[in-house]
Amino acid sequence: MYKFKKENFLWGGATAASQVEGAWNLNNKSLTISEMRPFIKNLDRKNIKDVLDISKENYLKSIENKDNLHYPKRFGVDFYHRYKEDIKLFKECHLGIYRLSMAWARIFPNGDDEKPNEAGLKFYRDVFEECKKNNIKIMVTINHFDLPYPIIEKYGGWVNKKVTDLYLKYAVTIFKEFKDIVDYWLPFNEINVAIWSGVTGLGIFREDYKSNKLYLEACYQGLHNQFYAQAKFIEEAKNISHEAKIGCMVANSTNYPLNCDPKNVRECQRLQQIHRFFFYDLMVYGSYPSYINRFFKENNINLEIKKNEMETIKNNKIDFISFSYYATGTISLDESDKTESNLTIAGKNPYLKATDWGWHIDSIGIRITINEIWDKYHLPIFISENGIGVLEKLNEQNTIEDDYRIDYLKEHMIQIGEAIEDGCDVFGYTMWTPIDVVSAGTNEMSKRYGMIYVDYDDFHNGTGNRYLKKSYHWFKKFRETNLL
Ligand code: P53
Repeated sequence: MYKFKKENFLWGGATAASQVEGAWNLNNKSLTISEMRPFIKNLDRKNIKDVLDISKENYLKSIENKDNLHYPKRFGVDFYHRYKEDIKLFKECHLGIYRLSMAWARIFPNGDDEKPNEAGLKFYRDVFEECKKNNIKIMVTINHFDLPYPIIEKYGGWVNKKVTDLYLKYAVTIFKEFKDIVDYWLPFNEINVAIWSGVTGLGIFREDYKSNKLYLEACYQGLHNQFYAQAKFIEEAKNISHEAKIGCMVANSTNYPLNCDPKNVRECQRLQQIHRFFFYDLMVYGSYPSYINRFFKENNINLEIKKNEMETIKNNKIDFISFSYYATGTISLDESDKTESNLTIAGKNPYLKATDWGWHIDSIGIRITINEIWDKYHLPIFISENGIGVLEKLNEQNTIEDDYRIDYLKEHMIQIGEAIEDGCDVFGYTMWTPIDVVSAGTNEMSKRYGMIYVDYDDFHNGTGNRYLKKSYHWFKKFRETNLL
């Protein structure tokens, strides 16, 4: 038995609007980019590049949906109608904090609407009040992979600086509206996804660029515009309420050198700088680090960065760091060491097991990561996502004996406890997820992360009813005893 010692630690769960809400076209909401990607029937779970690289033509075809494909994020798990039931279940297992995202498309459906959509504001007020009634703190992600399509159509996504203004109008509007009920704010989910997937993070299409170089340049430009938007939001929010607590969110891809060959160690260091530390460095220290300037120079990437933008970035920094942590990988210069693990640049690790999606399970890695981030930045840390996706079926007792999930969560939580004993300031953790949701990467319902099972299949056949898994009862007990 391991006793988790830190008091007042925030234990909770995280979801995102496009993965849970459904009701994609109700009450004036517009279509978002995440609702334009269909479920792919014969999906190769270990290589989902095809899923992410779906063409612009196919994205656009989804608007009329003449092919009659299934778009899972239009349905989510119907949280829009079932939120009261869900929040009640969250409360009953003692979730202390709920991290959820708001859909921009419910608040400013066209992006440039003069006034916010009252029905959208009302929905979130109702959800937040339900949380507070149940004694659950709230962390809001302002934008989680769901740029409204009208903004893409009219402005071309985040590469256009005008989108920064639209975002600020949205973000400041919701901040003013909900500053007294929301406890923590994250301006962007996984801000580094801009570089992995321009369409998901920025609403830009590869086809609109003449070369890979120009596309990469556009991704970094869009990212820069988001860095500025985040800093400007911090400035405006703090002017309204000095107390506001605003953090960053990075998809943290910790990688180890495959072996001690200095060539691989150096390559690992170089890639960790570019793909991991760069984002924190910029948001914590407020300037572009030298290694990224070298990378830009060598790749002939030229960005439009204005002096006033850099001043805003320098003067308005985050209060805390948050990141998602699922897996780790390895780096080697030898291409043949690369693995099938989707979505990462990483290679295999012979010491670790992996999930059906090729994600290495590495609980010690979270302790290593927390120590690294704390040593470098000395800002309070919040783990905003961590969990395991598994194929699951209800048994005859209408439950799931998900001991593998209990093990995964438990081992990671122990390592967080150890990192705190190492001296790192970690103040909270929201698991991904308290309830099954549509997968961000593969659009599957069947990649289940929840402690609560939702009866939908990949095509949303089913009742949508909720069932408690074994992990739900385990988590509840942990909250009552602090024992892992
Ligand atoms: P899914 C890739 C790698 C790490 C985290 O992912 C990622 C992604 C994008 O898929 O995203 C976060 O559902 C994201 C969540 C997402 C979760 O990880 O593909 O913030 O929206 O659901 C898990 O298994």
